[in-house]
Amino acid sequence: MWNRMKFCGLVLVCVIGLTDQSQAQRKRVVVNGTDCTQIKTRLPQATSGVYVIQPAGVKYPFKVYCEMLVDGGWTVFQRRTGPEVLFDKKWNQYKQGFGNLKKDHWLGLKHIYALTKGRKKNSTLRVDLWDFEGGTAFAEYSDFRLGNEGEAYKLHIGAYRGNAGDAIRGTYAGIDQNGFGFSTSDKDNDGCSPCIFGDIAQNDCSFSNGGGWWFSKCGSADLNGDWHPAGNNIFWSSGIHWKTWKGPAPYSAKASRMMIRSV
Ligand SMILES: [Ca+2]
Repeated sequence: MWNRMKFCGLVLVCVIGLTDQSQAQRKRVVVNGTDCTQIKTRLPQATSGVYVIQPAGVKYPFKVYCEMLVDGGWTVFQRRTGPEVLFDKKWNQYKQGFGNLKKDHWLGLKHIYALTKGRKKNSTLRVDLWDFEGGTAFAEYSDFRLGNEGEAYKLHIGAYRGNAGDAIRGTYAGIDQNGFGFSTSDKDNDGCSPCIFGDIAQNDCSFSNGGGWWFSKCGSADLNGDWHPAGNNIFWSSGIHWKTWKGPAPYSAKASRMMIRSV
């Protein structure tokens, strides 16, 4: 930059020069598609990895990890495999995203919203779970979308299918997370003010269960709690929980993945 400045007679010219340069750099970003599903449809031999996408109506492209499977391209928005990335984060970090796309990460609520918004848009949510005993299970939901930030990125899901159970709707009546806004330790949309569980009064599901989630009194699913190692993964209130799959004692999974395929 200082070399450039030496050749600039006027500061104004330098500023214009730098602006032109940054615009040119921005233009060089190659957008691979609107989402991973479109990329896989256009290029069936595309392999899993990081791609740049730009959903309709989104001003700037962003990077995602695409899981290219035989049933289509899936845009990953959550992955847990170990303790390195802490998911105990505030609202703004859950909004923007965090972690490493190739490893553990949360893509960000604003990106998930962008991927699912629009009347013509229809997305399937897939949840994959791995236990410490070599087992795996999945849950899929049709018509997945989020509300906007003003609606606290309210969760909307349609029909369930899978073998992990419908933990979003819950292990008992009255704790359905469908229709609830997202909660973090600094943003409370959990429906508890307080909730009474036996002799415990619960005000803040994000605090007790850990991480950000669509808590609903507090509900049976939370894949953003603390990660626990093998042999020490049962009985934690904060964990990677899908309580229709393992129980009744809270079982924290070895790994999880959440992703979207557009229809
Ligand atoms: Ca509350």
